Parts: sequence; C-alpha cells; structure tokens
Amino acid sequence: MGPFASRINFNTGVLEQYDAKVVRKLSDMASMFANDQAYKQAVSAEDELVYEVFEKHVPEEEGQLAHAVTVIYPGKIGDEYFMTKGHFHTKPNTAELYLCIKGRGGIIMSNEQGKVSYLEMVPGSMVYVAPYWSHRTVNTSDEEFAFLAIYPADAGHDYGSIEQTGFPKLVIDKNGKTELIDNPKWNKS
Ligand code: M6P
Ligand code: ZN
Repeated sequence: MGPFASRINFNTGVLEQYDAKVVRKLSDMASMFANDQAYKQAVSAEDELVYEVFEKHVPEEEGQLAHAVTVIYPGKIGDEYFMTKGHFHTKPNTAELYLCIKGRGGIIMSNEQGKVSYLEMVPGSMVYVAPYWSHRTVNTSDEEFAFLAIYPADAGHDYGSIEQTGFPKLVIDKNGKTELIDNPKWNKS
C-alpha cells in the first residue's frame, strides 16, 4: 500500500473518505450499561444509535497504522452516558492515540492491576492510551462527540475481558455534573 490522504471535517466531525463503517446500536451493547432495567426499557422504546466508527482500510499487519473517526451520539441509560464498548488490545503491548475533534467527552482506562484513569476530551485534546490499558470513550455532552484514533493495525480488539468484568468505574451524570462512581457490576476475577 502506498501513501494516501483523507479529510476530517472539523465542523461536523465527519471523516469524508471512509472505507468502512461500524454501527453500534443499543441492542449491540447488552450488559454493558449498569442499569439493566433502564437499558431494557430504552431498547424496547427505540433501538437508538449509540456510536459509529468510520474507518480507513489499512492492512492488519505490523508497521501499519490503523486510523478511524468515532462519533458517539448524545444519550444516557439511567444516569450513565452513551459510550463505546471498550476493549483491550489483543496484542496488549500496543498503545493508541486519541485526538478530540468535536463535542465533549472523556476516556476511561484501566489496567490489569485495577488502576483507573479518566481523562476529559475537548476539541484538540490528545490522549495517549498506554500499552496494557483498556479504553472506553464516553460522550458527556448533549451533542455529537467525535474523535480520531490512531493505533497499530495489528493491535486487535479484545472485548471479552471487558464484557466479563466491565470497567471498575462508571461515568455518570449527577445533577448535570460528570462523576465517576464504583461499578457495582465490576467483578474482577
Ligand atoms: C476508536 C478506536 C477503534 C475502536 C473504536 C470504538 O476509534 O479505538 O479501534 O473500534 O474507537 O471502540 P470499541 O471498539 O471499543 O467499540
Ligand atoms: Zn484500542
């Protein structure tokens, strides 16, 4: 593969020449939100779009850099903001760089020792996700939250451990303020 260019529209957060799109609706996120009742009600009322990932095609091999723009739509399940599933990398020693384009949100990260880091993102913010840290992004605003992610193309997505244990903390809206609280479902084995 040779050099190529693409373009992000910084006003809309849209990656204009994407090759593939991943669509995640509420029904794709069973057991991810803490409030099961609120989740069931929301899915049966309307299976809302939670986020979309607009990707460029790059071979999944060592040395290549995958890059994608994710747009998380505004919304909440109970008091927990709309968010991505979150993952570790299958090759756990690989890092990732996030750049916020539009809106406001945050990224929650945790490692195998149960340490947690939460960093806010506004347009221009860059977050370095260190190797071995799982990562999930959260839209804490009432508009679209868009960011670019760049990562080794052979890093791989490991969703299994997040599905089993969740993140140690939830990112919630408490009377209009963003707060981190302990995740009652967190069952670190
Ligand atoms: C970012 C990157 C992608 C990831 C996407 C959605 O764009 O980290 O690799 O796929 O966010 O996150 P998730 O895969 O956890 O749903
Ligand atoms: Zn990643």
